[in-house]
Amino acid sequence: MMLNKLVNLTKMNKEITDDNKLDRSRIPSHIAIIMDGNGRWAKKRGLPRIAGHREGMKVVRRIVKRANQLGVKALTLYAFSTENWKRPKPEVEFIMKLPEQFLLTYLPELIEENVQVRTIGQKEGIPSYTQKAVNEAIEKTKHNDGLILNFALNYGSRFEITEAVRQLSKDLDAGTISAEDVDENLIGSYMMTKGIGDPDLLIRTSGEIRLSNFMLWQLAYTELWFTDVYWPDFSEVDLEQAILDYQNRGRRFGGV
Ligand code: V0D
Repeated sequence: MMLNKLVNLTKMNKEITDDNKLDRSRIPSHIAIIMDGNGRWAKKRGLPRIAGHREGMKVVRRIVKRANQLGVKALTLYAFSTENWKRPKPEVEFIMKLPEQFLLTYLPELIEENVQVRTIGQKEGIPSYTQKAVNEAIEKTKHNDGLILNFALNYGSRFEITEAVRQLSKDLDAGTISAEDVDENLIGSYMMTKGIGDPDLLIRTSGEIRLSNFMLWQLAYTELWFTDVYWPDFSEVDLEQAILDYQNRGRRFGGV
């Protein structure tokens, strides 16, 4: 009887220990993150909103590094939505200088770490100096075959889908494809994420429980994970917790 209890306790303990340890063989291949709460983080500290964006940029660097170490294959970061243009002009101007700043400081490190930079979104809408910095990073990392670091810049999912349908319609008109060819795979190939698998895990910081027009097509089967933590406070430990929860969900409810 006593032994039985002890065995059970040991089993429970083992389960607790296992539940708290990342399974390195089941790391989500593609993680997408909505990096929300920079303004609120700053407000809480009596700082201007831009201070939150600057701090958020530093967190990007740390999370990219950790994701890469953990063996994540693709990381998509929602940096600026088509909605964000409604913010005060000085704030938008500051944000648009971040890619240049980020790359000036961290591009050598990204190259060192074999990271490949990509973007989704409408590049046309953003200032030329922002485009220039981003294009340079894409060019200089295009032969890297490590982590794909995919920035969603001036991105909106309905716009992405609309553009895909428009292009698909043109190809139908031109006769390069026929209606019978249209399936989920083909539609996926018209999306800006072409060549990157769908996200396995979506993280949204700062307490909002919405998708906000982010990757609506690609998130069809994605595990969603929300935290109240503001993006500038998001740490490597939070990332690992999200991955751990993702792994435990799979283990408890997984069909196959
Ligand atoms: C502000 C928190 C890095 C979210 C992170 C233009 C809001 C800091 C980049 C970046 C932004 C983008 C492309 C690239 C290299 C870096 C960035 C924006 C905003 C929108 F190639 N941080 N970051 N881009 N923020």
